[in-house]
Amino acid sequence: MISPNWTMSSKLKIMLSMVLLSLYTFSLVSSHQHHPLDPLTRSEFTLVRTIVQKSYPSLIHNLTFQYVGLDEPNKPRVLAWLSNPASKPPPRRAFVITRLSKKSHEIVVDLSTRSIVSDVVYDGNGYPLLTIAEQSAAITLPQTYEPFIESVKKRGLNLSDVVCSTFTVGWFGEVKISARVLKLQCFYTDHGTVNLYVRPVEGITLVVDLDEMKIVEYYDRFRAPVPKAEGTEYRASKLKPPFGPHLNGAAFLQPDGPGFKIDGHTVSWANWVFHVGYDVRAGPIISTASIYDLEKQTYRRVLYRGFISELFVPYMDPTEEWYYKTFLDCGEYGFGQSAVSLEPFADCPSNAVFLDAYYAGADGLPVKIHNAFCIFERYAGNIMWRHTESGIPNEVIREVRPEVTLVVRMVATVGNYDNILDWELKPSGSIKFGVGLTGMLEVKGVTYTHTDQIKEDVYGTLLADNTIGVYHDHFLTYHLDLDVDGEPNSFLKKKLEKIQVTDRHNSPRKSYWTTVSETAKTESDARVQLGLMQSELAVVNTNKKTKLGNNVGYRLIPWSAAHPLLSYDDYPQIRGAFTKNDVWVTPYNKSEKWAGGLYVDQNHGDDTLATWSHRNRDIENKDIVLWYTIGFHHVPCQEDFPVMPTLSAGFELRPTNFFESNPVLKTKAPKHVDWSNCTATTQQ
Ligand SMILES: *[C@@H]1O[C@H](CO)[C@@H](O)[C@H](O)[C@H]1NC(C)=O
Ligand SMILES: *[C@@H]1O[C@H](CO)[C@@H](O)[C@H](O)[C@H]1NC(C)=O
Ligand SMILES: *[C@@H]1O[C@H](CO)[C@@H](O)[C@H](O)[C@H]1NC(C)=O
Ligand SMILES: *[C@@H]1O[C@H](CO)[C@@H](O)[C@H](O)[C@H]1NC(C)=O
Ligand SMILES: [Cu+2]
Repeated sequence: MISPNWTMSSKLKIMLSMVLLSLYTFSLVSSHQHHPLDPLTRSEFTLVRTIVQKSYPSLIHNLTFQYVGLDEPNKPRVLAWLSNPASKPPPRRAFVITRLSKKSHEIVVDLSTRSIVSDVVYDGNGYPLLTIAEQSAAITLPQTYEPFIESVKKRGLNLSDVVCSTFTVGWFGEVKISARVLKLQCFYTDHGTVNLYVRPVEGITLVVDLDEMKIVEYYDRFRAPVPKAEGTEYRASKLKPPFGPHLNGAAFLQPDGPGFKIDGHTVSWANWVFHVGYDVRAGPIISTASIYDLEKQTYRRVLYRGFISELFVPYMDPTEEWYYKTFLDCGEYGFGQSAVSLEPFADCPSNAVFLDAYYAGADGLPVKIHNAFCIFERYAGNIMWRHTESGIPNEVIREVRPEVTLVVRMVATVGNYDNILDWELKPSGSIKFGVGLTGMLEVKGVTYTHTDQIKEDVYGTLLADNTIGVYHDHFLTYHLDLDVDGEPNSFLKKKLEKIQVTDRHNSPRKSYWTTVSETAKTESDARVQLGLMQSELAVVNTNKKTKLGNNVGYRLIPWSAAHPLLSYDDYPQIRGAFTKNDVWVTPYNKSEKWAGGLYVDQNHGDDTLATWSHRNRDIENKDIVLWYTIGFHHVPCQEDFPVMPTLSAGFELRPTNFFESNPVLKTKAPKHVDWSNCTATTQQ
């Protein structure tokens, strides 16, 4: 296998890659040695199930698997293996959360000894990830529930056209730990319409106890018109002309095939080598990413492990039917569990390679998500670097390097919303994190058909007849365990400060700015609200310097920031407290992975990134984790209806004094591919 051997000599590397090249044709499915961070395989899930069920022989049918994932080996063990892949890998272990007799069990399973290492009942607040099976069971309950049937009839609707959807209930200050419940709200799909989310049946809320799997509360408080089906269609096969705007076909042609190799879960491309993992909760996990330094002739470590830790989506309607909609999608619904099969040539370009993913269903059996990931090289007409020099008499110099990057993509569709998650690696050493929001808005049915009729706060925008798109936020919090040239790293704030020129004799200027560096000593120094301060933020390794003496580092390049606007003592914001700052830094701790806590559903916000950071631990010259939140305040508009064009955001990690000079100076432009009929006529 390709090992991200961070100290491998280049000679050995070439030999290895020759071997790999010959393996490539079947390497996607070849049996390979496990990378210690490989996600659990199909057979490992089955084995976990057998081992866990064996310890509860009489209760097999009552035991559900809420979470099953790799129990990440200790970091020193993983690093030791990476520097010597011939050595014994750390033991393969699974971390399991089950529900059994109304209790959550945390079970660690050792796959090599086929034994249970520990089995502990969790008795704090909050509940584990919801399974698809229990949500599917819950949404069928209303169909046979008399009061619901009556409510539907009273509204003149057809029961068989009503479909319900599951909503986590949040937490609103209750001291007593409540039952494990979900709310259901329902939608209408008559006349064959499929855009159910824009057709809510307002006024009805059902509460389902998931451990009992029965309806425990029922409310029918008011009626509002169900928004019409008209104009809600989005299937190309059903839409009627006129169509447009017209787009010509386009493709990225690679006559020599893709420029990357995949062995097991390890991808090597250009100067990068990294591991692509998957978790039912986080979705994609990029680990042990290293970049080859042409000058040093060795791979250098950049990122140990990065993933989306939590997603917080609070809606801004405080009324009875809406106030509780304050979702934490990763910990409640699972980003990985919500991964959808990607469509070749549409979700990903023609040169993409697809990978499947597996997770454990509620019964513990492996469930396959076909084409859950795609990996492709992207040439989007961008420029890596260029210069035209016309300052030399009688000579024009023009040097341009087109930019080709590598993208790893997954799409998590959590109910109405589709989240496109991109990891983009650049030969220049940058890692770009992209998020695209698309899909359906969550809307509310109202009597209004024109803004002139609205005299009250409707908590959103009128998007169509009887349809309000409710205001809300999306906050995606990334866990980024950077190991820039090794584990001991520091968080550096280079503040840009204005200096008044006092010596007016020597300069006509009144002011300029300069940088004032500040290394964060403890966690409180590293809580940053962007926009309030002009600064450059970087993770640096003060033990490793360039020849010129600068600390090697990686800079965080944020895009626009969106701060939470809820008051800090509001219950949803207590649970989503990890969004209070755009940036946090914590010392590495294997168990501090989930920014909203391990148990998120109905939790009280007492196990969040904010509570961990409150310990104010030392973070200088330590193994540290950078947390960054991409935020959106979403004020819906008519263009978001009936399906929303992708809204994008992201951020970048970019080398800063990591290399001695531009690492892509000597990158040659990719071979020009001559494709007849492809050249634009105006360019001839
Ligand atoms: C286990 O499940 C069975 C059938 O699903 C049920 O009859 C039984 O009461 C359950 N036992 C417990 C202890 O929950
Ligand atoms: C209700 O739906 C069923 C099944 O699609 C259909 O046969 C029936 O005609 C519908 N009734 C009304 C009143 O729309
Ligand atoms: C690691 O994190 C857990 C959970 O926050 C905490 O209980 C534990 O004390 C931490 N360990 C260290 C060494 O800080
Ligand atoms: C390319 O264009 C020529 C005419 O300009 C046409 O005959 C040919 O079919 C085209 N080829 C493709 C692959 O479209
Ligand atoms: Cu939105």
